Amino acid sequence: MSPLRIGLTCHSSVGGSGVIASELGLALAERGHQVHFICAHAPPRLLDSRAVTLHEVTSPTHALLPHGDFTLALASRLAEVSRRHALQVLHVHYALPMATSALLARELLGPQAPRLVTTVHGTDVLQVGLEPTFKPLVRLSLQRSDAVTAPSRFLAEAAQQGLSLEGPPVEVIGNFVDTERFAPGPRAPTALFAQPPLKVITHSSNFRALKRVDDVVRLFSRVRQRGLDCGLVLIGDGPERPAVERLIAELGLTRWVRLLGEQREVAPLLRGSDVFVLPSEVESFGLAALEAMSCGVPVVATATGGLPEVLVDGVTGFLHPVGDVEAMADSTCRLLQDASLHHRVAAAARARAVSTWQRGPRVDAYLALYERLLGAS
Ligand code: GMT
Repeated sequence: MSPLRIGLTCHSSVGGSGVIASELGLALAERGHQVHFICAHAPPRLLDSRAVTLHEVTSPTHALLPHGDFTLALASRLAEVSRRHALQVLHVHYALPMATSALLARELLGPQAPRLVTTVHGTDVLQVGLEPTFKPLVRLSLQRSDAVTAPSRFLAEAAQQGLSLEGPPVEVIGNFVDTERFAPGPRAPTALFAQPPLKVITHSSNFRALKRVDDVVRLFSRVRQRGLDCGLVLIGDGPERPAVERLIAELGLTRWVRLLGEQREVAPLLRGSDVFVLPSEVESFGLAALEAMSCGVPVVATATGGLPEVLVDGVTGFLHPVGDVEAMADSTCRLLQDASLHHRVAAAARARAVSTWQRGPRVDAYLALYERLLGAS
């Protein structure tokens, strides 16, 4: 295959869609393709990379446009970079506003426009994309993409049905994990707690309401009430953090909980965990759970969205109904108390990450998609 010239765009904040776009871009560059990222600023996992070219998007302001307009600025930048570097493929991650900006960029470019691939990730089609204000725009942007992909069957169907998409079905290309970086390993000595607890429960998210971080805290409280010596590590930040902090204090758990905020290096924290908890209302995929599995950490999560496609209930972790804190606390206690169960589930979690969610085959799938679209142009 001759090297391709590929443009990628994604949100620059910490989050699964940016992680997947960044890791895909790095893997494509490693294989000799020319990769250009067009983003507000470098997403966290690209911060130290020289393998790809970053084109930042700045949004000019004006008295009548005091905050600028990212959607329009991105559209212009996508068109400019595509033209200057003769990009063959634009692969945008997240429907809103990325796919809409890309659509405008294609209008600017006319017949020279690159092929357009849109990967939807979650809230972009499950919530924001269904808002009556945005739905027609999101639908049009996906309809006009040359291909639309989703990381799970769940999200592919939700996008197809929720947005009444016509034409070729949304293709499923699953997310992936770097199983070398996210690997089991010795625990670094932890200075996280004044008195290190015997066991550590971890959760990582953007602290939005749908992550139900309060359920993590309530679960932890129940586990401690049963006399287990354990600590809770919370990674990430977001709108619910103040309420979560209040709940921790109300339940008298402050001593045993560490709120670390956003972290660039999550793998060492995962390696230091005994159980990872993800009690979300919905997850199109749940990349945070996969990263934990890859580190050999059993996951206790909700049977929602794409999570049942990622982990096997009773084998690589435990799935329970949304809001069933008691059941999630039960599974967590079993894992913390029964060493042979923990060992079995941890090994199965790692084995599934390696057998099913490796990066290589997913990069192959994206490349095959790009080649197919270029062959058809
Ligand atoms: O759409 C979101 O809510 C944010 C997004 C992100 O950037 O982290 O998360 C979604 O995409 C991730 C990567 O594909 C998935 O692992 C998350 O499950 C998904 N979030 C939701 O579906 C709520």
